[in-house]
Amino acid sequence: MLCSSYMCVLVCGLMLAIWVDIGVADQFLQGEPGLPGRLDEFAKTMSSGFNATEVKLDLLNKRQSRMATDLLRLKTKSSQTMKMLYTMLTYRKKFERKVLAGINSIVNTLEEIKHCLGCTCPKGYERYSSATCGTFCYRFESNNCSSWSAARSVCQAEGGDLLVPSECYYQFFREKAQQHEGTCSHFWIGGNTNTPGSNYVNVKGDPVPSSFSFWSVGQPDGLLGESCLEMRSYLTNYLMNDYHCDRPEGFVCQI
Ligand SMILES: [Ca+2]
Repeated sequence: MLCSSYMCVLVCGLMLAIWVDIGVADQFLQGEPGLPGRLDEFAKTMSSGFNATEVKLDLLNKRQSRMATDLLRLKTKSSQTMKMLYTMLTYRKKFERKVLAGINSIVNTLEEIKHCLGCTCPKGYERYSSATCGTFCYRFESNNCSSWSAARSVCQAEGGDLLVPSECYYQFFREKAQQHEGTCSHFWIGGNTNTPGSNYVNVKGDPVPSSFSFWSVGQPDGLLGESCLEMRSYLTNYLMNDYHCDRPEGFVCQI
């Protein structure tokens, strides 16, 4: 009895469910009021969404394409800029070289002007300066061995003369002579005589007296016609001597 009641309820439930489904299907088939409209609206919305997406994608493609073009242009410009910079650097180097050459030229000119003004000595000459003995330029020639006359001509061609012997600075030149020894022996200096052994005068025409402190012992002796003045190295360590004018010796120029 209980079993048949349960079966009855189950059967009734199944029948009710089938009835409801049939109702819904029927309702759908007959058309729910407003549903087609909403479906159309939904379709339109979807279509509009797709269209909008396509437009956006198209825009993105165009932007991408424009960016690619811009990048290419930028790359070209960068390349041109690099070339321009390289050219500028090249010109700058050339310009700097020209400026340096110009500066060197100015410096050389200033050096020449300084020489002309007597601030410094000509090339090859050294400067002598003393509060009591004055200032001048000098050079020792140790390898171009010459007669007294030829040596004097060389010094005169350089704008000076042979060194004038002077009490004031003779000792200084004795010491310098030792530092300038070369191929030639002894050094001619600026003094001679027409009467060997006496009446010596310097190249300025002033007398070189026999009382001169730096005559070598026993000099001047005018031996066998010696009549030109030298700083003699042998035995006397560059004290002054009269000697044969035609002998080749070194010499000292003074400007
Ligand atoms: Ca002598």
